[in-house]
Amino acid sequence: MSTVIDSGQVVEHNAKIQGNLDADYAALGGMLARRGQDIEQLTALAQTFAVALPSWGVGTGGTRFARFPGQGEPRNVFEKLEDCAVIHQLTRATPTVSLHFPWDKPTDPAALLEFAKNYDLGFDTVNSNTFQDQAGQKQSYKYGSLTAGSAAVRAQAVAHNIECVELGRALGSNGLTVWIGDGANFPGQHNLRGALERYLDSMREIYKALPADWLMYIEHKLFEPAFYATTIADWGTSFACATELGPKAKCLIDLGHHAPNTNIEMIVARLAQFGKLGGFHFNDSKYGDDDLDSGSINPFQLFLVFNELADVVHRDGAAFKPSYMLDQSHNVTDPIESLMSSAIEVQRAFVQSALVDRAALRHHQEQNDVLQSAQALKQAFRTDVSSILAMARVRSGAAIDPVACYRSTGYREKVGVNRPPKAGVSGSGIV
Ligand SMILES: [Mn+2]
Repeated sequence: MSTVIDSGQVVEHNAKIQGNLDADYAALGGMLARRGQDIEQLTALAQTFAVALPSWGVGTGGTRFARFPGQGEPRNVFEKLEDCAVIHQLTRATPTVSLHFPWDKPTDPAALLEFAKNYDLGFDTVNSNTFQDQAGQKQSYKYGSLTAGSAAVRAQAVAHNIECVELGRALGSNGLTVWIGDGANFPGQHNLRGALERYLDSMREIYKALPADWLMYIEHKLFEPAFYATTIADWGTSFACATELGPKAKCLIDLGHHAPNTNIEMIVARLAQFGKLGGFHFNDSKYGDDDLDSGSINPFQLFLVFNELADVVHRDGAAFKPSYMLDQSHNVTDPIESLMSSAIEVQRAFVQSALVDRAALRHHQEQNDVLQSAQALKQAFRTDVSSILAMARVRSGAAIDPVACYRSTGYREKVGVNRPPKAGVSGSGIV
């Protein structure tokens, strides 16, 4: 196995601040012990956390209006994997990469898999793209893809998704995420029910091509690019379609794909209750599908989502394993730093959710002690578990402070020399 960053640099970084971490960890351990919680168990739990990286997230994203290239941006899927390897090396929380086709389509999947394995990376769910036209394709998705009125367009979109499954299979992936931008911009543009019927017909074809151990994730999104009536706009539609398609179809929640103030944790509870919660795209938002870093705007919401997930595990056992991926893209930070920060924020919510005393919470609920019920959650959310996360990283061979360690290596400057900018080559997206 190789590492992109010299592992000696990580050891050196950690040595400088290990003493501070030990002191913080001991203080937190004492405080948690007084609450009846074992810090060692929590650290071991933190070490089990994993979230997939989006291949397109390591490129500097664009806004809806423009793209501003960054220094040393990856120019192909191999360079994207190198950047992902840095993120995993310094956090040990991101062992897999979610590819997007055709942006990351490999000419030799076996070689790409070997390249990834050498950096201790694997491949997560693959993502199809029928929301933009690709070079050389015969039909246009201007008026829809899986829901298009034209049978030829639908067939092309179905064939692309099946190709994604085949590519993913060669890469060791076991899931396909389908997000479509299909919908209407005007009342009357299409028949609302007819569009969903065509969607289901197309998805049934893709479903048939799924290998036995694969899942298909239906990603809904309230609006954009269809502004009047997006075909798969909400979790209700997603749930209905996943139910219609069969057991291998699940619903995927992208945190940015809801109306403002939507109670997303309740959607989590509903989908989990009925066995259709498949996975998440983590990001944060203020207004819409902002694709900002996880936990940067509303960390309490992220905590409440994980609180529901912890409740599912508490009720149903550890077999429940939704698929986790970061999905962010913006202009103003180094993507490696942002993805490391986001992975840690999601991991933080995961560990904080384990601090909730579920027996006590249930007791408060049964007693109608509303204040104590709310406080049981707030106490967990207010607990700073940073030293648990840092200790988990040290024990897994990663950096105590990933961003500081990354900056100290000068990685971005070095790749800036080796990867001169080329206009328009980096696939970066806003899905
Ligand atoms: Mn998404």
